[in-house]
Amino acid sequence: MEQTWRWFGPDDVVPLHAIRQAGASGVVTALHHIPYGVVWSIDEIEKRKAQIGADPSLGLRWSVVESLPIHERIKVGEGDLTALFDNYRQSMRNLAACGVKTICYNFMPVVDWTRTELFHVLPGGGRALRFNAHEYAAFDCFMLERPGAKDEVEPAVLAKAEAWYKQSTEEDRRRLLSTIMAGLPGAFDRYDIPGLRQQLARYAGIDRDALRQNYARFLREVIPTAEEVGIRMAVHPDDPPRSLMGLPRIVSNADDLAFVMKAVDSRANGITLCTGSLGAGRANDPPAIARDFASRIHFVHLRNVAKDPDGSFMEADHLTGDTDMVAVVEALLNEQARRKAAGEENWRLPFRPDHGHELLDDIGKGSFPGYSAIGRLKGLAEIRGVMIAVAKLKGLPI
Ligand code: DNO
Repeated sequence: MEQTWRWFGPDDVVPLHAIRQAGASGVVTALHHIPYGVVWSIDEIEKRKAQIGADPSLGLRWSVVESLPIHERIKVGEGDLTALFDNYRQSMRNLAACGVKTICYNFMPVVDWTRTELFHVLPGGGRALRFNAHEYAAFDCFMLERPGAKDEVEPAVLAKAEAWYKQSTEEDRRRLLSTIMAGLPGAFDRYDIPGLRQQLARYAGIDRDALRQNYARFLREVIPTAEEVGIRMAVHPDDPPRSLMGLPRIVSNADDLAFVMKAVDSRANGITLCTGSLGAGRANDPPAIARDFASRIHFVHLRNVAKDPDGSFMEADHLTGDTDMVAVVEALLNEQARRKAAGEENWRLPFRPDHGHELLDDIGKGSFPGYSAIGRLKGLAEIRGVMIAVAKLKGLPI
């Protein structure tokens, strides 16, 4: 498996040499400064490649794009989308021409990953990301005041949400809003409450089926180009895998993934296996998903979560938490062996330690939430240990 590391570009407080020190060689990045819907030119792509390769002794290469974002109008199916589809395809062609051939993206409406706490203090002083069901409900029901929101919440969670809201200060509420909006590093779209209400209104007529149709249309538009230029598209699952703010989420479980895979049945239409996102769904079994969709996995995020019965969850250490990481790694190594035996050239699966706690000197550094240096280095080291051990015991190629 190719060890990779997300880097947000020159503004990332975790520099490129840290990636080498952590033991990764693949860089996962995006041109975060280019607005959604605008073509990524060859020039801009080459500029980023040159930054990554500036010190050849680090041995780094741009391995995966995360993300090439999909414009909200495509998700909503709003107006004439020809130019947006053309631009997306052109970006794919340009990336392929520059040798960057794996593209991670998501199809989550309005918000990307969502948490309610970015600095949950752990014993010893480390810090983790958390999703508290009652805080999210407080936001949805009492701050956003979304009609019907209260009916979707279990009574015990609603009572706790109301209590939270009643004792909250203006500062608490401001922090909760900005935490919920934090999931888009480098993104342009952050909303206040009125702005968010406006975004939600765009989805008024769009239920699960309509959103699935818009997604299938996107796939029909771009997958033929991916096939033509050798790009592997890899959809990232919803995080968390549940509806938020009444919006449909359609990449949350095995059934959803099966729909996506069938919408355009091509190997180029693939998956980012994110064990943390999928693992936050009570009914999801990440090792089984890894096995069942193995041939369509093009990129992997390894991370673990510990769930509470009320729907809350915390980002756990990479090897503890609810997901059997050893079983996931074994499934991935088996799939690699299959690809290698079939004579595939790029049989190695790129994976990255997804998120890490803030540990030791990470604290106060101002890294993007989840993207600390030491926390991720620890996660990568643990996963690397599992990978090497399982490969050796089972006689599989690494
Ligand atoms: C969070 C990430 C996601 C991911 C996008 C992919 O840390 O895993 O934000 O990059 O959803 O499009």
